Amino acid sequence: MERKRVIAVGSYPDWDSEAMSRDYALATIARLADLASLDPALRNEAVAVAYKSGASFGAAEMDLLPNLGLISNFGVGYDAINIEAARDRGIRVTNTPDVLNDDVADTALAMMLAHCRCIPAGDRFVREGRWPGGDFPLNRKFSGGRAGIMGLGRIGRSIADRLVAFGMEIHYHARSAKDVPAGWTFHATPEGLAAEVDWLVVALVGGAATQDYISAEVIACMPQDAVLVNISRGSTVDEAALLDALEAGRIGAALDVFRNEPDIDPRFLTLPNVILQPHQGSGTVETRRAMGELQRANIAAYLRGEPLLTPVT
Ligand code: 8YV
Repeated sequence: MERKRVIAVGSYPDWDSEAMSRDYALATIARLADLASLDPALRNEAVAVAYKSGASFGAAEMDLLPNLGLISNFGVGYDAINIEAARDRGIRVTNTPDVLNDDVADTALAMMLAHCRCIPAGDRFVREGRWPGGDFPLNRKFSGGRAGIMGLGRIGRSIADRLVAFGMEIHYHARSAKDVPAGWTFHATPEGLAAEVDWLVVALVGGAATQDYISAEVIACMPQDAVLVNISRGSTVDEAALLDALEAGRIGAALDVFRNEPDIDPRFLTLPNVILQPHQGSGTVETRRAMGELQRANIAAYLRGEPLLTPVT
């Protein structure tokens, strides 16, 4: 059977590149910005894009691919893709939900525990030979605290379920109250949630609707020494307001996502009250393999004219 032209955008491990090269006539570009310089004949042939990038994929890029029918996104978050522009052009979009819930939730828990029990500082304390000079300072108890989940979707729910095992009181904010275990508390506003918890865990979808959802006002509602945890998108938080609150020592933060990744605001780098991670929530071999498989399964379904597995449009 004739292999269809697919363009892979982004950096893929060998297991993905090899599978895609076997199944499609594959062209690979590291950045979406390289699309314009691809041979126009090749761009004309392209029927699907395997997309793995945070760069904005809008109308202008879509118009460089006149026969494009599918953008198969690597990642659950598809905020980089202009869904309306895709819809206007009859281009379908898919993402990779669910397969990463465990890893992202595990990462949130790891960052919370690391922050609470000062794990990075404890590690440095031992390595730098400071232990014989005296005991490590006491830190703060994690189990039994009050956790607030901002956005109780699939990932937010996975985080909450884990926190239950730590005896946490669970609070959440979402567009409406959800069917949750008895004892979980719904808050109708983000400010209301922020005011009631020691841990404010952001698990919102990215995009225009949640831009700066964690506003300066929400941050101001957080109690002294509460911790903001973000495993969603940097865009959901007013980062300038967050940095001000962190520099004032009012709150702490554990962050896997930022504005302008990977060139994050250097003000973060000197703060003692933050845990910083390089957007690695889904970054295990197992999960990234599963995400790649789902991305390709959507492309295969599209090429066979079958229903898409995980469409977002
Ligand atoms: C991915 C993510 O690692 O799924 C998402 O939305 O942010 C991450 O899990 C990232 O998209 C990989 O490029």
